[in-house]
Amino acid sequence: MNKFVTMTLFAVFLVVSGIVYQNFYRPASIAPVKASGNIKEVKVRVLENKWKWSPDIIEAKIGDTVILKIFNEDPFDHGFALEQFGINKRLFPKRETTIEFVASKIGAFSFYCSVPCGEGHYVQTGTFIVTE
Ligand SMILES: [Cu+2]
Repeated sequence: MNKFVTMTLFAVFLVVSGIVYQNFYRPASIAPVKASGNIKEVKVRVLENKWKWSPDIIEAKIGDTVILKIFNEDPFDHGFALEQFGINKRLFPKRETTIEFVASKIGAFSFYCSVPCGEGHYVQTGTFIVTE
């Protein structure tokens, strides 16, 4: 058997085993989630001098395209970090910042301020909840 035939058979084996894994063995919990087309827009504010998100609980359904419009009331920077979704964005003072992503995992996830911003920095947290 020449090299070309061996490599072709090996490539076919890889593709077939990948398809078999995806369809029969992969746990549902790690399957990719497609955007459902639903849009969940939430207006969030960082309350001036309070180191607080309002609201500090944000809910979405799995597959929602989440659009957060976050207004930072403070005269200094904050940051919005939601690690499990790969989000970390700077929030400039007295300005609205838009963050868009797909709610691709079910669960409760903490978000927090990612820019050292003062006395309340470590309590400036909230929860993002994704349900079925
Ligand atoms: Cu901070």
